[in-house]
Amino acid sequence: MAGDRVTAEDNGDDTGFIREVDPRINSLVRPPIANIGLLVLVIAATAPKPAPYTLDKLTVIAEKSKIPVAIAITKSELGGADEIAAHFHGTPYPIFFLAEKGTVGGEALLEYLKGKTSVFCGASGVGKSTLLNRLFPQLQAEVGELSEKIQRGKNTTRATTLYSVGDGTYIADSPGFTMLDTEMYCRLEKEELPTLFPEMEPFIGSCRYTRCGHTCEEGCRILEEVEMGRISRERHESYCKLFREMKDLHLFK
Ligand SMILES: Nc1nc2c(ncn2[C@@H]2O[C@H](COP(=O)(O)OP(=O)(O)OP(=O)(O)O)[C@@H](O)[C@H]2O)c(=O)[nH]1
Ligand SMILES: [Mg+2]
Ligand SMILES: [Zn+2]
Repeated sequence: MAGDRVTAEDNGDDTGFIREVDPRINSLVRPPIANIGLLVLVIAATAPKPAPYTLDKLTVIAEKSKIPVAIAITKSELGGADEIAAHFHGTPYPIFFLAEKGTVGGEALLEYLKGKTSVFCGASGVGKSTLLNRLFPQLQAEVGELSEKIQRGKNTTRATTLYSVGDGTYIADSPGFTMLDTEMYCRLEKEELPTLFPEMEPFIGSCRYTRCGHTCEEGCRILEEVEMGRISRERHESYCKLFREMKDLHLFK
């Protein structure tokens, strides 16, 4: 039945994974879902204010886990959506512009979700539950207001719930996150970091130095692409920040 909830108990075990029918091909530890076919990164155009570094860390984790990414920009009627889209310029991630009312982008996203298991991730208050309710009115997920003062969400959605919405389509709503426990579940080598930025990946090996870190080196092809505006400067800054963290703190070892 469309709109059925699939809960952890249905697994018959206590692994915390909500659905693990097929051999696990990928998983995210937070939220705990296995066999994700799509990660929908939900970002509000204005409030709560997007945190680019957090978003980029999440796409890196998705890439590492081989989970395709799509971007859903909510509250786009309030302005600011283009800046967010620009942040992902050069990436292969499809971008959907959404608004609470009207049908902007909704149909296209609905079509894109068909036959996939998708998890909706994003900071508290960006409108994940609102969006899911609009796409699938039968869900009736709880929605909460932003706090007046700090314009952040109030963690309305408390648990990750996987819904079956028919035609082999599954949707997971998840609690908003403020921080990702990257170092806890993502074992990365710094050499592989550029491969986890798909817009940089084609240029690996084209730099002057074979051991180029792509942060500030002379003759770096990736830096050239940033200068030419073909790779987003902000995304590259996130790359540099992650690279430094890995180098200095060995967070990922
Ligand atoms: N203007 C406008 N407001 C929206 C839109 N989408 C959601 N909101 C509002 O944003 C607030 C938070 O929405 P939720 O759907 O509860 O957000 P959430 O991402 O599920 O939040 P958590 O469950 O706390 O993680 C509510 O007041 C919604 O009405 C939109 O497209 N436009
Ligand atoms: Mg919610
Ligand atoms: Zn380089």
